[in-house]
Amino acid sequence: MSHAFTDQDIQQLEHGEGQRLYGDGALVVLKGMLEAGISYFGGYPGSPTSNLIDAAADAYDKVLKPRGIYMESSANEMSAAAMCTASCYTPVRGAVTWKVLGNGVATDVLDHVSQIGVEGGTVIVVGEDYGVSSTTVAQRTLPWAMKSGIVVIDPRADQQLLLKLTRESFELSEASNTVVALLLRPQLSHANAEVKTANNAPSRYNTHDKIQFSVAEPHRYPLPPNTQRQEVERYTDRLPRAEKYILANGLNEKFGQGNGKIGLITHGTVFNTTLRVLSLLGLADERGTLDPAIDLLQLNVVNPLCPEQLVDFISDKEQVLLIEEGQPDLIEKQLRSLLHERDIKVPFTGHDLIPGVGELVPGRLIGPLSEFMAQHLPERADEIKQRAADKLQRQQMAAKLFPKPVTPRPPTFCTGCPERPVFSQMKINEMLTGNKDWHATDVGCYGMAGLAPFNMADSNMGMGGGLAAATALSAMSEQHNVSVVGDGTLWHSAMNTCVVNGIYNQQDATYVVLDNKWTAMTGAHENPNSGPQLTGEAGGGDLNIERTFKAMGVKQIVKANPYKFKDFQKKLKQIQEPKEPQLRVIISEAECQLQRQRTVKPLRRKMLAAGERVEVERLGVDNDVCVGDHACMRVNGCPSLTLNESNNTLKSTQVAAIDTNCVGCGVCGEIAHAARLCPSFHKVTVSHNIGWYEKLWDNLKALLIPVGVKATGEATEGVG
Ligand SMILES: Cc1ncc(C[n+]2csc(CCOP(=O)(O)OP(=O)(O)O)c2C)c(N)n1
Ligand code: SF4
Ligand code: SF4
Repeated sequence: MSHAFTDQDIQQLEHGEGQRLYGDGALVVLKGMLEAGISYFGGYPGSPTSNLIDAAADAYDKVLKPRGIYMESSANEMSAAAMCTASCYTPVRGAVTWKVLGNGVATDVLDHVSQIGVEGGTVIVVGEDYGVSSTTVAQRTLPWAMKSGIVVIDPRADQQLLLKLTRESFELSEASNTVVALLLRPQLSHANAEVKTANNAPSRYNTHDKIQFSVAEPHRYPLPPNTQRQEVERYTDRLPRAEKYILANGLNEKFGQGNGKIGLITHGTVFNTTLRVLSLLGLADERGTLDPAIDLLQLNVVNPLCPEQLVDFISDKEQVLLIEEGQPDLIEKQLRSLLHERDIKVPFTGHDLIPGVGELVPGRLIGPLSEFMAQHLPERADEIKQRAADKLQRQQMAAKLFPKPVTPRPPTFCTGCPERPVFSQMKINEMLTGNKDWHATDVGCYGMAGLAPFNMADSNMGMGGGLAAATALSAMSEQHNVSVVGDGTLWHSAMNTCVVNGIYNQQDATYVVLDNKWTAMTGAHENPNSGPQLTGEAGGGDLNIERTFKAMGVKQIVKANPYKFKDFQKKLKQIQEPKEPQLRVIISEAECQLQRQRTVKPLRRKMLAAGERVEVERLGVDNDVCVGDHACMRVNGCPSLTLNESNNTLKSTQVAAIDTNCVGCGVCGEIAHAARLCPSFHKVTVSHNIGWYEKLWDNLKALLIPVGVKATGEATEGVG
C-alpha cells in the first residue's frame, strides 16, 4: 500500500484529553472512532475516503491491533456491511467505510442490518462526492439512507466538529438502535487542521476480550411476521428516538444573534460556502460572525430532520432561504410540507432561486444569494449588488490575464502504465483491420481508455458490471466483444457478476484481465490478488486468477506481458479467432508502474548512495529524424512523451520528445515499430557509478564520437 501516513501522524492517535492532533479528515475520524471505543473496522477503498482505509491500515500494528480491534480488508462494500451484523446482536461498536457508489453495492445486506436494528453503535463513513471530483456518478447519500431508515450526519467543514460528531454518531446509533451514515466530503477528508483530542475509550469486546456466548433473539430474525414489526419499530420508535437525541445534544447548530429577520438553513459543507459568500457580500466577517439581520440554522444531521427545531427557527422570521445542494431536493420537500401542515405563512425560498443541480461552489451561489439579500435588505441593496458585481468583475479580469484558456488536463494513465499498451494494441489492431470491436470497460484506471487519445471504451457501467453489460449486445451484434477488467474489480464482484454470468450464459466474448497486482486507481490498495491484506498481514488462501478461471471451466486462457508488443498482439489475435461461442480470457500481467516506482526508486537511491552500479533505461526521440506528425502520441498518450521545438527551422510542427520522468517501459518505441510509424525512437541506458575501466573506455569512445558522455561520470549508451 502507498502508506500515506507517517509514524508521527499515527502516534497522535494515542493522544489523550486536551492534547492536539494535526491531520486530515480521515485521521480525525479514525481518532473519533478510537475515542468512541470501536471493536471492529473495515471497508472498501474509494475516494474521498480511501485515506481513511490508509490511516487505519497504517495504524493497525501500533494502535488497532494492540487494542484488539478487528480490521478487515473487505472484499467489497457488501462484505463490509455484513460485518456490521456484530453490532446487531452484541453491544460492540464498529465502523465501516466506502465511497458513495458503494451504498448501492452494500444495500441488500445493509437493509437487513438497518431493519433489525443495532445494539452497538454502528457507523458507515461514506465518502460523499456530490461535486464528483473523483466519481463516475453524481449522487447523494441522503435518498438512499432515507429509504433504508439510516440516520445521516453531514458535518460542516470544521475538523474539531468532525471529531465530536464522529464520537456522537456512535452514541446516537446506540440511543436509537439505528445505523448512522457519517458523510465525509472531500472538503473535510482532504483538509488538514489541528484538533483538541480526548482519551481513547476501551472497546467493550475485542479480539483479546472475547464475547463468551451470543445468541440472536428469534423475534429479531428478518422474516415475516417479524419483518413488518421491525418496520413499524424503525419508523415509530427508533427514528423518533434519534430525533430526540439530535435535539438534546445540539447536533444541529444555530448561528447569529437569534432575532434576525432573515433565516438561512444550510447543511454539510454548504455552510462554509454560504459563509464565504456572505463575507464577500459584507454580511458576515471573516470569522463567520453574521450580520444581525441574519440567523442561520446549520443541519449537521440531514436525516431525520427535527420538525420542532425547524418550526421554532422559521416561525419568527420574515423570510427563509434553504440552501440545499443537489437532487432530489428532499430537505426542501420535507420543509415545504412541514410549513404546509403547520400552516406557517413565512415566505420560503429554496430551489426556485438556488441552483438545484451541481455543487454549490461560491461562484454559483453568489448570484442567487446576493439577489435574495438585496431584495430583503433593501437598505443595503446597493452595497450588496456592488460587492457581487465587483467580485464578478475581478473574476473576469483574472480570466483576461491569461492569453489563452488554461489547457484542460483530462485524467490519463501514468508514465509507463502497463494498462496503456493494451489499449494501444487494440487501437492499432483496429487501425490495421478497420474492425471496431465493442469494448465494455469496468471501474479502474482502464476506464480512462474512454478518454483521449484512445476514445475506445464503449461502456462503463459500475464496478463489476463491465462484461455483463455486454451480454445482450454481444449476442445481438456482429461486432466482436473485447472487454476489460482489473484484478481489483474482478475480485470485488466481477468474478460472479461477469464471469459466472458469462460462462453460464455462453457469452461470446474476449475478456482482458489487467492484472497489475493492485487496486490501483484508489491509490494502490491490496486486493485478494496482491497476497497480503491492507494491514500487511498475510492473506489466507491462494486466490490465483488463472487457476480460478481454469477451475471455472474457461477453456481458452492465455497470459501475456503487455510491454512485449508483438507477443501480446499475437496472443490477442489468436484468442479472438472465431470458435464456438465462449468466454475467452487473456491475462495482461505487469505491475502498476506507479506502485512499482514506489519500490524501485528508494532501492535505486540506496544503491547509488552505497556506490553500487545502477542502470536506468529511458527512451529518446531523435529530434532530427522525427517528422513531427505526432502519430506515435495518438495511440499512446504517455505523459512523458511530449513536444519540443525542432532543431530544423524548416519543420512546420513541433517534434516528439521524451522527458526525464520516462521509466523506460519501451512502449512508445514498440508502438512506433508496431504501427510502422517512424525510426526516431531509441533506447538509452544511463549507467551510474561505473568502474574505472568502463570510464576510460567511454572517454576514449567520446574522443572519437563526441556524444553520450556526461561530465558527471555517467555514461550513456544508445542501444537502438
Ligand atoms: C462500488 C465502487 N466501489 C469503489 C469504487 C472506487 N474505485 C474506483 S477505481 C477502483 C479500483 C479498481 O481496481 P482495479 O479493477 O484493479 O483497476 P486498476 O485501478 O488497478 O486499474 C475502485 C475501488 C467505485 N468506483 N465503485
Ligand atoms: S496507477 Fe498504475 S495502473 Fe493506474 S494509471 Fe497509474 S500506472 Fe497505470
Ligand atoms: S518509454 Fe515511452 S511510453 Fe514508456 S515511460 Fe518512457 S516515454 Fe512513456
